[in-house]
Amino acid sequence: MIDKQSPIPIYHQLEEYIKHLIENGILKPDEAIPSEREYAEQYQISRMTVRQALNNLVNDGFLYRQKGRGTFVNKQKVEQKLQGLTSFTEDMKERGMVPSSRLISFEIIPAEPQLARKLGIKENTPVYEIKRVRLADNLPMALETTYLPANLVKGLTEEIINKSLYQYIEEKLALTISEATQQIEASIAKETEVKHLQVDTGSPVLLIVRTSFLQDGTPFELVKSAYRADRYKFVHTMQRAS
Ligand code: 16G
Repeated sequence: MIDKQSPIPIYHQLEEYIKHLIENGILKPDEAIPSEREYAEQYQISRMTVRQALNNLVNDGFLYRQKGRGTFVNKQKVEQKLQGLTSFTEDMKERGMVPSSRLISFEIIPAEPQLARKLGIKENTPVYEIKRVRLADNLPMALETTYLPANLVKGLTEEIINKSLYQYIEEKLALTISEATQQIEASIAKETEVKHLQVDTGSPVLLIVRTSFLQDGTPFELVKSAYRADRYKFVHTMQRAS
């Protein structure tokens, strides 16, 4: 398993081996992994080498440390495909996870100029502002702030947004959701994100801003979200032009 003759650095071999054990479910979420000393003795390698491998796995979100207790296996990240416009509820259900929301605030506000421009409406037009934590199997995944023109996405209630917004728009309002543009940016969790996502200060988050459109081209939502970078990764398949 560890080949000392190989040109591949030993820390990297150990890292790949542990990753393999995690990805194949041999090491389970929240299971403690052997200590630095145990790995060093087992494979006759230095503790420095083991430390380097474990540090990389912690930084990449495969492992987490607890002070005084040891190093543990993290839950695997949710892979989110960047093709296909799906809702959070659909994404989590498809993975066999139970989606839920924790509502933080829900109000109607007048659209400020920038928001009005993005939603293609006049300034001060009433918009719903919805802040909710999105959870999968009761674990916080993302903090989402959604803006929707109130005279387009009519009749929202707490009950509806505690379930699925997209389902309501499509099934009850009979509007056709067609496409979205979004940008993804790396950042560090701010105070509100630390609180609602239950992460440590300074944890990495992925900030996503999405504008979604109905079939006739009307923008119907602007969503700003912060996803936990230790729980989420975005996957994109690309085709080379022929
Ligand atoms: C996703 C979308 C969000 C949409 C929500 C609807 C991203 C970045 N955001 O979270 O734009 O409003 O799904 O989910 O993917 P729902 O139908 O479960 O309420």
